[in-house]
Amino acid sequence: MAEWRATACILCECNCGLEVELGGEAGRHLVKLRGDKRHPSSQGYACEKPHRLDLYQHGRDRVTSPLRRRADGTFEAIDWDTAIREVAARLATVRDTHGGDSIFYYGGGGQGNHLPGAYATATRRALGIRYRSSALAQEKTGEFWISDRMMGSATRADFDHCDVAMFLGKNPWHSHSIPRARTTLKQISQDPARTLIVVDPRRTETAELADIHLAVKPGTDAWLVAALLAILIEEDLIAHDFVASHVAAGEIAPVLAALRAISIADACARTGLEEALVRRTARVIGGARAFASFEDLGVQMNRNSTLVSYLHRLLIVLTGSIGKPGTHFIPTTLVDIGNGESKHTSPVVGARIVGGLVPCNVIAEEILTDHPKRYRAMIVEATNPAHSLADSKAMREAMTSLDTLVVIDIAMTETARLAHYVLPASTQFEKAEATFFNFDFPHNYFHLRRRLLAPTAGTLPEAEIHARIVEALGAITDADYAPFRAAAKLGRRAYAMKLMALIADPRLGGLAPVILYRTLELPDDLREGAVVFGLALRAAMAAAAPLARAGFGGSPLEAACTLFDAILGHESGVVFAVDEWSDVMKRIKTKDRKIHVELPDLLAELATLAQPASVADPEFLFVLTAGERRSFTANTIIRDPSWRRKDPAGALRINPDDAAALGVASGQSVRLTTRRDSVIVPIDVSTTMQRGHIALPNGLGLGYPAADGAAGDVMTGVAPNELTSAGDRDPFVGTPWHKHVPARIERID
Ligand SMILES: Nc1nc2c(c(=O)[nH]1)N[C@H]1C(S)=C(S)[C@@H](COP(=O)(O)OP(=O)(O)OC[C@H]3O[C@@H](n4cnc5c(=O)[nH]c(N)nc54)[C@H](O)[C@@H]3O)O[C@H]1N2
Ligand SMILES: Nc1nc2c(c(=O)[nH]1)N[C@H]1C(S)=C(S)[C@@H](COP(=O)(O)OP(=O)(O)OC[C@H]3O[C@@H](n4cnc5c(=O)[nH]c(N)nc54)[C@H](O)[C@@H]3O)O[C@H]1N2
Ligand code: SF4
Ligand SMILES: [Mo]
Repeated sequence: MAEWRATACILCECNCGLEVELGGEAGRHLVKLRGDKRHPSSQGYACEKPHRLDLYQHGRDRVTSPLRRRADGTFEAIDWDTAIREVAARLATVRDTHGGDSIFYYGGGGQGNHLPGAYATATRRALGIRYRSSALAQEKTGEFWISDRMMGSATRADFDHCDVAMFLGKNPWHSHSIPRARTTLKQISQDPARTLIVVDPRRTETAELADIHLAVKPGTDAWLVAALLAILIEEDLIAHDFVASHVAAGEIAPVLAALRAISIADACARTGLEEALVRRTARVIGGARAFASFEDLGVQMNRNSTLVSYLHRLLIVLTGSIGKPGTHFIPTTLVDIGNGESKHTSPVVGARIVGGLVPCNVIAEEILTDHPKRYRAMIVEATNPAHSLADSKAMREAMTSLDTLVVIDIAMTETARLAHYVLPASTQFEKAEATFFNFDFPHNYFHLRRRLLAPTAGTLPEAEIHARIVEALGAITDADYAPFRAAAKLGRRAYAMKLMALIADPRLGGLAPVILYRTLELPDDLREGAVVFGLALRAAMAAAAPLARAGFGGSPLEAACTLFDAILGHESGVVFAVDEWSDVMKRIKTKDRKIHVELPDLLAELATLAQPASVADPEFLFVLTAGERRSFTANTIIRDPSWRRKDPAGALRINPDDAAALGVASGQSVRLTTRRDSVIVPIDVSTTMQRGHIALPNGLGLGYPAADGAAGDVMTGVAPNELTSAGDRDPFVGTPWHKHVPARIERID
């Protein structure tokens, strides 16, 4: 009988629980995979993407030895001791010459791996690194910034119990982001008492299921949401009681006045939608028993993105859609995502830092300058910015101009190819890993996955890499570890006491992740989970009641110890917090515990919607969505192109009338040109596209070694960011406008 082992899918942030059967050569292949019914959130659900995860584990471009760049640009394999010594020495030199704030840290995790970032906090501390970022700062920082100002916290939505669901610029059929997405979407769609609203220029798979599909003209969501709000006010569909109890005094009147000034007819005309349809939608939302809504990249990577995030939140607040089942909630989490400081700005261009993250779109600019405060070295971990950030050409130029670039990855990615040093990590099946993007409510869970396979020879888990770097920097010594090792011998409680005292230690406090990893005694297949003990301790202090309801009561010390044991003991994940809907409004973290709706800068931006529409550049009459989620896309996590069973070439989607006008048919290639570059790409003529709108998939255009060992790489599809510009970004938080790239198409004969 084959043995099924518990793990999780690493291809999107849901991290559905999986069971895997190992086999093949040396038992190191993931031969069979199925949804894990014991997983508290996914409950056996899985989509089509994980079935060949073995292609991730056994990529032909895995790196299996530390690499050092030679003067001629080629790489040589070096041993780990040399690699760590040289990396530490070079970074220490940059720090000692130019200060820790000249070293930039980017990444820390992907869709399924989050522990690297937790351990990297120690490396950052040891090097005095001040500036950092991650992919979140090219998608979610607008939403974070607005939510933080309005409520002091981000909210999530309860699609299991809503009667009206809205997806604004999101296609969860393919992108998921909510538990068991397809099942949930079908349930809402099939229930005559529930309404599914989808706002998307394309008739997506989600839109096909919708009761109301608002096929806005690309980039006009601000006018749509403003019109919805204006109609709610005009038709008096506002939740007055909720507003009176929860909105800060005096703030609602100016907001209502600003929204009353919106011309509903004009705003609807901008979106290309019939006013009657928009009015019907507003009435459905205003009349909902429970309204749940989710905004994503279609609006967050688009014009007016921060304004849309603001208007979207106003829609939630003015309909009273927070704090009751089927609406929006603030979950208890073990990890605070996006909680960094938002008060300072980036050193060269002075860009707003939200949640501690420098906007991704300014990174290249902050390297390619002679400004004394420029970034001179970079650590890039578990992310592929040379491919995923706007303007790949500028990113490549910036990264190759650094004094030192260290890349920690499992594969020879577009970014790793630019590095001075590549430090090869073990895969997510070769170490313990954890899910961090779990926001379930009222029962939230935590999933610490066990290692399934011994690390591939020559690779190390990030926990070990960071511990070695911190030690090589001389920031920590064996003498520092000794009291913790002694406490560990006395048991978990004694250890926890020692750890609590560490928090206040100015020198060692910031190095806690490495101390935990080196001194907490754990079984081999859970070793990298050490840092989770620190998270459990913090949660036990911050969220005693939800933890107690989940069975982890007693003193914070007791709760942390029993919770950590439960996390270690439940290989498919464990419910760690049980919330109550009545707690939600108490989690509004603004100073006065009220919701702040009057944001003057955003109201000023709102007023600009009345200005005449700008005229499109006649050179570029198409709007390109550069990077769309499809059936077989998963950022750049699986690099082997044979993984994609559908749409293998990554076709450009185009409306039939546009294709006819150009005289091209599906399968034929066209030249696609933006202000930044020109590429050749096959097209897929699709009735789901509206005229003037074209779409390229996300995550293609990766170099991959040929199967027959032939020299050079095979490249499949277009890398979207060869076509994008870093300057096309949101004025408030710098997020890119990847869904709105002006483009031109020409027939090639
Ligand atoms: N299969 C798959 N799933 C994934 C990922 C993946 O790579 N592949 N990546 C994961 C990640 S990192 C993320 S952040 C999420 C993102 O998840 P989504 O945001 O759902 O992903 P996208 O497909 O990029 O964009 C969503 C939709 O925006 C629409 N859109 C384009 N222009 C506009 C517009 O002007 N207005 C509106 N309202 N909509 C517009 C597109 O037509 C598209 O359907 O997906 C996650 N899940
Ligand atoms: N034009 C355009 N650009 C986009 C988007 C778009 O829609 N359009 N979407 C954007 C979005 S929302 C996101 S989130 C980003 C995602 O882009 P990135 O942040 O670059 O993330 P991934 O492509 O997932 O890269 C993950 C990297 O981690 C490596 N990896 C996998 N497992 C491990 C491990 O265990 N340890 C280590 N150290 N490395 C590992 C993989 O090999 C890969 O190089 O892309 C963004 N870029
Ligand atoms: S929904 Fe996401 S995590 Fe779940 S199986 Fe599909 S890709 Fe994997
Ligand atoms: Mo993302």
